[in-house]
Amino acid sequence: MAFEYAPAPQSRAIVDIAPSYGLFIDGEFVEGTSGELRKTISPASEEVLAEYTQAGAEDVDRAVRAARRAFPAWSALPGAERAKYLFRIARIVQERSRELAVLETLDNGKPIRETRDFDLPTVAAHFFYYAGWADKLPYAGFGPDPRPLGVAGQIIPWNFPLMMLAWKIAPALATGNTVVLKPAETTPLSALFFADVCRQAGLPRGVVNIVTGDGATGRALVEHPDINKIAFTGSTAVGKGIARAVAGTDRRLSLELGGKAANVVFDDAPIDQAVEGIVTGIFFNQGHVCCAGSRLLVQESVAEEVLESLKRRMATLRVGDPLDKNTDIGAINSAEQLARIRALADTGEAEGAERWSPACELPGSGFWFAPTLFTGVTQAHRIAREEIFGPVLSVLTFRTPAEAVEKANNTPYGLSAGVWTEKGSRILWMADRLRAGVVWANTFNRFDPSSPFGGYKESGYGREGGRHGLEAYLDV
Ligand code: TXE
Repeated sequence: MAFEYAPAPQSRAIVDIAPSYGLFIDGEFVEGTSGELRKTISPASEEVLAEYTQAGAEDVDRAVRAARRAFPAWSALPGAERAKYLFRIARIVQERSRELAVLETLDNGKPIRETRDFDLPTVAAHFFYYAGWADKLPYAGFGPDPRPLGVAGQIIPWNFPLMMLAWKIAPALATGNTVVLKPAETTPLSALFFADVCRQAGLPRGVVNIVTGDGATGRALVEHPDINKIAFTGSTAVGKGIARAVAGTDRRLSLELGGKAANVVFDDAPIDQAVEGIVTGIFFNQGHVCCAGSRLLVQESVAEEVLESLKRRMATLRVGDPLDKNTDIGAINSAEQLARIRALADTGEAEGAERWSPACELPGSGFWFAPTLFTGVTQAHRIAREEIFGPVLSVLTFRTPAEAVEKANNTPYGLSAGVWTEKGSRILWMADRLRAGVVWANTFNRFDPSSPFGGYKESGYGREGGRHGLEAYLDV
């Protein structure tokens, strides 16, 4: 297949990208039935990185059948034996983390500093963590004999491709399930690379299968009659559709959907630290984060000081080449996402909020959006209510803790929230009242495999991570 590389910068040469990829089914890469291929591009340059296969319903069926065949032997393995495979995968991910980090940055557009220092270590940590559970399931409080569900269909988004894969595959395998996973259409490469990691780890055939494609591939997986569980992370609209499709069947479902988190800054908070937390909260991963702190709620008495300091800090953010280790904000993942962000940001101005961005030169090709701040935002504005999923922060103010709670909870979502204050009692008071699956205190966007993560309200149900993450894959 004809394929040309653009001249490769040093770091890019670290990873070997094939011109085209098949589907990973039953331990090998195979061609798709229809022969249809899609292209995945680098959002930072718009160059084509590789072609990959659009899996149709027949391919999904092949993958599910392979996972079903693998299930009896995999689930019958002693937990300690399954753990060995998970430990091996974790170690191989660590050994190949430079390749994986570059690949993820190329396909997704996120800064290499984040893939190297956050995504990859978190991926390995997840496999290590769940490897540790595999032989302890009878002692985990689920009764003496918790059973795996069978074949899990897992559908993941493009914002943390490999990390979402780890959050889904590690607990599924630890509990004895087999997997058919579909990565997002704009970021298939790291999942395909992970297939090779599974081969290298000697994972038995069919235990992990990767089918690539768009929403139609996801739908085929959801509708397959021989799937026992669906785990989905993505938009609330698609999540609701999946819930409808699964209703009336006997399969289990967990959903991790959108968010509109409030980052609440009280007047006694250390301002410098809070400003760092606000920046991390919204600009980490270009704001493509379901738990992003996209609404800043700042106490009126310190609003001016916080905003001045925030603007100064925003002016130091470097937007540009994601492979440059000094880059803070990389490329927006796709032209579609860029259009969504632009459209929503435009409503902010149209509805009367004041827009501000630091002076920054954006690269000529690729998809970019400058870090953006909206002040004078009210709860009626769309930018205060809808998930933007980009580097756009809406600022609202409050006077009392009760008002902060009311505003923070005034959203259909409930994934996360942040509280900045020196008062321990206030942290507990707020955490009690915030309707969010995660409440960070004096920090933001911190993740640990031992902590359950998941939403309230329209942010979904089920938990990933921690002991609770095992429940999603067990009959207890
Ligand atoms: O999501 P989709 P999109 C939010 C965010 C973003 C918006 C749209 O606000 O702007 O969603 O993003 C697969 N049946 N989040 O369009 O479509 C799809 O192929 C089964 C929040 O990319 O939900 C991909 O693998 N699967 C979020 C995955 O679903 C279907 C992360 C997510 O894509 C399907 C991403 C169908 N009918 C976006 N249609 C978060 N919670 O972190 C699509 N898919």
